[in-house]
Amino acid sequence: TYQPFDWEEYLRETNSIPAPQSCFKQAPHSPLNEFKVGMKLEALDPRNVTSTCIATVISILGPRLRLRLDGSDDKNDFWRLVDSSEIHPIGHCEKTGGMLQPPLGFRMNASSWPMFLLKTLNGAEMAPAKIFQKEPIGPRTNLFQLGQKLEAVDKKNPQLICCATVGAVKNDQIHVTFDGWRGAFDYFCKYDSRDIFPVGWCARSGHPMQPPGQKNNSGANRFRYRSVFQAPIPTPTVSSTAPEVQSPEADTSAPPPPPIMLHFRKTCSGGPLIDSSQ
Ligand code: MLZ
Repeated sequence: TYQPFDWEEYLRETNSIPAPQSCFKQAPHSPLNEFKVGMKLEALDPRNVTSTCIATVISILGPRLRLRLDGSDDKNDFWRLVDSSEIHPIGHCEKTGGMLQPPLGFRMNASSWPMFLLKTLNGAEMAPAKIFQKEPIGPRTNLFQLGQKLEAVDKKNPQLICCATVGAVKNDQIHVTFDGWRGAFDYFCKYDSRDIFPVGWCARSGHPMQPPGQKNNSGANRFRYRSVFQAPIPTPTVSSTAPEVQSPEADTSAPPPPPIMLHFRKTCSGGPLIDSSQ
């Protein structure tokens, strides 16, 4: 059974306070999501924001849409809120004098784009204009304060919204630090980013929330990895120089042990004996 994260208890435990709603560019009541999987719409290409492309709704989480650009691959999906200013009903681009573009990495020859566009829109279910919501007006200045708690999109795993803390405030930016993850997912963003939410937003929006990384778990992992390095380094035995007296454990008749494969996280240092350049 799904147990929502207990923010109240966590705030008490960590003796911290949430960033107030007034800090965020998010609607006070999270918007209704009336989109359906398979609906088509217009979206800015996240990799080339001067292009408007056709996108399809791949899945839905609370007020968010997982989108895929038509003609692109399935490795570049992205998420948008239903009140994002970067999505529009089909027809919006033409109405405003623009032209629909193929996505960056269009998987066909550019010359086949007009025909592709025609075919992809033919008989498609287009998201009706009334289910698009107006983007909320954000605060005029950065109101965040150091140490405040929030919920934030993990940009490396953008389907996830996670427990986070304001780690720094610098001009119009904040440093979003993810609780319990040792900095591996942290980033700077503008105070009016659409990727940050007030405490309780996920619970109110029917969106799952990732609790803090488990200090216990990462501690245990760290210990497991370290114990490998702490093991004594075996001295290679060469017959002609082998010592007369061997330690009780040594058995020269035993076959050599099989090679050991070590798996590292990219963000971890293997210590002085490991070449981590590969
Ligand atoms: N599968 C990943 C998820 C990490 C998500 C962290 N979010 C701040 C991992 O366990 O590394």
